[in-house]
Amino acid sequence: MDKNFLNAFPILRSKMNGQPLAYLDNAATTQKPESVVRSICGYYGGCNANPHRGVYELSVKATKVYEDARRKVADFLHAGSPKEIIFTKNATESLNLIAYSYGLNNLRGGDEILITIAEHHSNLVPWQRVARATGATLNYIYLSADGNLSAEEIEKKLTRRTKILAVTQISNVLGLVNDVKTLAARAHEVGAVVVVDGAQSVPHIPVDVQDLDADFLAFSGHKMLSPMGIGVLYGKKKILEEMPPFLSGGDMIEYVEEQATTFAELPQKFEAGTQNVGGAAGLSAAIDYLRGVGFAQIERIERELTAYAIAELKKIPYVELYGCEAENKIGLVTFNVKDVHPHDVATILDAAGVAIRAGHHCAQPLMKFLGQNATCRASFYFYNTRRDVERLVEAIQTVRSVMHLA
Ligand code: C6P
Repeated sequence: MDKNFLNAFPILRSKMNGQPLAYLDNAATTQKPESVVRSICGYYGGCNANPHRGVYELSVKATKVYEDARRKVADFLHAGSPKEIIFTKNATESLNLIAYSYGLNNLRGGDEILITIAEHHSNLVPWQRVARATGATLNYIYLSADGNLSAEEIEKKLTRRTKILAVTQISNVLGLVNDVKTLAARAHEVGAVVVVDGAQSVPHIPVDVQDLDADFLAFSGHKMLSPMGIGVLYGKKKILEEMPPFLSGGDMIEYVEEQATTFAELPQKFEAGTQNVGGAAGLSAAIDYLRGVGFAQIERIERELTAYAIAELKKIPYVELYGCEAENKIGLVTFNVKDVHPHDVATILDAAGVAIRAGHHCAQPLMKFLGQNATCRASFYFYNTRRDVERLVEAIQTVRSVMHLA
C-alpha cells in the first residue's frame, strides 16, 4: 500500500480475524482519513451550536462551517450556485426528495418515468410509489448482453411521454459507467427532466453537473471518505425554486401563521430541522482530501485494480463474473463461486481478513435480470492495492475446498 494512504487511514492497518484487513466493500461505504475525523472532532470540540438560529458567536461559527461546506460542495460539483446544493442525510433521501417534491407534483396519468434495470432500490422504489400515486407508468431500459445501455434500447424507450429519466451514473452492482451526458441531451430533446444517481460516481470520477446538464444529482458523503448521515442533492435553481418543500418544520419557513406558511428561499426551503453540521464539516474535509489525491490518480488506481481483479478471477474456472465485458467499467467486480452461496463465500473470505459484500446489493430487479438471487462484490477505492486483490483471489481459491466441493 502507498505509505501515505496507510498512514492516513489507521483502520486499514487493523486486523480482522487475526489477519490484516483487505477492505473491499468501498461501494457500501469508504473508510475515513484522519483529516476527516479531525474535522468532525474540531467542529464538536470548538464550534458546536445550532446554525442559522443564534446571534451569539458560537452559532455564527457553526453557520459558517455549514455554509462553507455548501460552497465547497458547489465548487466540487461545478454547480452554478451554492443555492443549488441541498444537504440531506444520504443519496436515498435526496432521491426521495426529488420523487416526492418534483415527481408527485409534476406527473399525471399517461406520463412515463424511465429508469434502467441497473438502478439501486433508492432510485427505483420512490419512482414506483410516485407512478402508483400519479397514474404515471414506470418503464425500464434493459442492458444489452455485453452489459451496456444500448442506443437502440434508449431510442425505443425514450419518448415524448417520458417526463423523468432517472439513471445511475455508475452501477453499484456492475460498475458500468453510463454516458449520462449523452443520455441527458437526448432526454432533454423529448422534454424529460434528468435525475442522476451519483452515489457511485461522485466518489470515483470528476463530476461536473453543468457539463452533464443534469437537472438533479444525488450522492452520499459516506461513500467518499465522509461520515455517515450527510448527503447532497444538487438541483437546477429554477427547478428547485418551483418545487414545494419535502419536509416541513424549523428553519425552512419565511413566516408562519395559524393556518398558512410561506417558505424560506433556497436552500433552506429543503432543509427542515437541525442539520448535520459535523457531517458537513467532515464532507468538506473529505473533498479537500480527494482533491489532494486527485481524480486522475483515483481513476487510474481503480481501473488498474479492477482490470487486475477481472484478469485473475477469469483464470479460475469455477468463478462466474457479471458485467465484465462492458466497455466502461470501474471500481468493482461482481462474481459468484459455482455451487456456493455468496454469503458462504463472504464468510470464508472474512476468515482470511478479506471484507466483501454478498447479497442482492439493493438491486433486486437487476439480480433477476442477471438470473441470480445474489452475488459477491469486491469494490475498490484508491487506497486499495494489488496485494488486496491477490488476497481476494487467494481466499476465493480456498472456498470450494472449505465447502468440501473440491
Ligand atoms: N449502495 C451498496 O453497497 P445511501 O444508502 O443512501 O447512502 O446510498 C443509496 C445508494 C443509491 N444509489 C446507488 C447507486 C448506491 O450504490 C447506493 C448505496 C450501497 O451498494 C449500499 S446498499
